[in-house]
Amino acid sequence: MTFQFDVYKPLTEESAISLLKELHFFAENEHVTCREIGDGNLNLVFQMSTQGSTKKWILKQALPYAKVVGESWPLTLKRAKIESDALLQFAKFTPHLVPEVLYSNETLALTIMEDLSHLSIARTGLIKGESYPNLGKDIGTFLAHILFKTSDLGLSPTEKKEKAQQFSNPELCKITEDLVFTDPFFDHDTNDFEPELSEKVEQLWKEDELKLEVAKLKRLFLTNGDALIHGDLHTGSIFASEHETKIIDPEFAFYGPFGFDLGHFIANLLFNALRRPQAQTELFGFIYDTRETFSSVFTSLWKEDKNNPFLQVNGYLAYTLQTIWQDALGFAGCEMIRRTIGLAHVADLDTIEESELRIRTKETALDIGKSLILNRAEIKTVQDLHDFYIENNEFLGNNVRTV
Ligand code: SR1
Ligand code: MG
Repeated sequence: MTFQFDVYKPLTEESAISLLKELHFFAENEHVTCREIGDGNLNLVFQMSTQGSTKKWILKQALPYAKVVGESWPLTLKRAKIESDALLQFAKFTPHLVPEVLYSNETLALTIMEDLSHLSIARTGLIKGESYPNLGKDIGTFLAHILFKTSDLGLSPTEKKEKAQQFSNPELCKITEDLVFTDPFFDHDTNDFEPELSEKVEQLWKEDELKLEVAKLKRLFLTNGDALIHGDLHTGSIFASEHETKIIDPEFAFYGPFGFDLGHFIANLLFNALRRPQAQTELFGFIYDTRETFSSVFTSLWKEDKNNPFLQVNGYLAYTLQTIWQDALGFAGCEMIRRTIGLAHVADLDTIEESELRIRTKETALDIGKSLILNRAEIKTVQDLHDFYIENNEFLGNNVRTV
């Protein structure tokens, strides 16, 4: 058997098995089952196992176009290398929070990694009401490590600039620049929303005060190369169980603003809170845990550093943490708006079956998103965030416990 390693070709279930046999992940005579299970917007994902599942692997391969749209939207294969490099980088700091990468091949645009099928995608699990007591703490730990250690706080200026070059990811950044920060705020043909939302959306497109704040946030995204960020940290990019959390899919990774990932994670917890008002206290608890753990781990890393004299300056740490939080809320607002009326939606909202409830929930998501963008400077704590959430959520009323 000879697998062609020097030419990119999208794999099939059969050729994926051949490749893994050739790479000795399976023996030549072993009976291997393979299923393409990719349900995301962009890639092929093959799950392979032997009978009895003694060996199980995941092979992820980038397609040269965005699967969610079709071949008319070409997309760089380089993102596969960005993804495997980012996973390897994250594993240096928090190996327990990412899948183990066993092999990657830039030409074939693929990565072979540990199978995580004993866990659930957090979005799916949260919709079903699964309990993830460690989720907030784990995401807080992950973000504190990657943000501190890949930024100028943790690297020399030269090392940081080299890493920023390694993770230059203009094509995937452009997707975010368009789909998160631009298209939803204008009448653009990538937008996607129910006719019942038209009036509200058209009103949103006229709001200059809002668009000015979005322009500022977009500029942060374009220019603030603070640290290596995941770039797409929604709850579909996280595997979870009661005991474990694994962050996957960092193909959008690049040197971006400190608050971006935190904002996306918060927004996606808020979608779930809108979907499941009865779980609101638990979901705000996750946001609280994320922020508390992030602040405490980031602070410990900051205090350990004895080389940078500015880190001892009174007020600098507090300023940094507050800026990250405030920017995160603005990014969360953009994510809430784009996932409601832009190109790629979230199941938390789209699968609300009863149509009037779905529309009202989406309207609320838009109101909360707007409020986060406009009021981010006033929302200092998770309690403030909760208060804003309640204020914008008429049909929940105030009948909810505080965090
Ligand atoms: C064309 S890609 C659409 C979205 O899917 C990814 O998960 C990112 O969120 C991107 O914006
Ligand atoms: Mg993804």
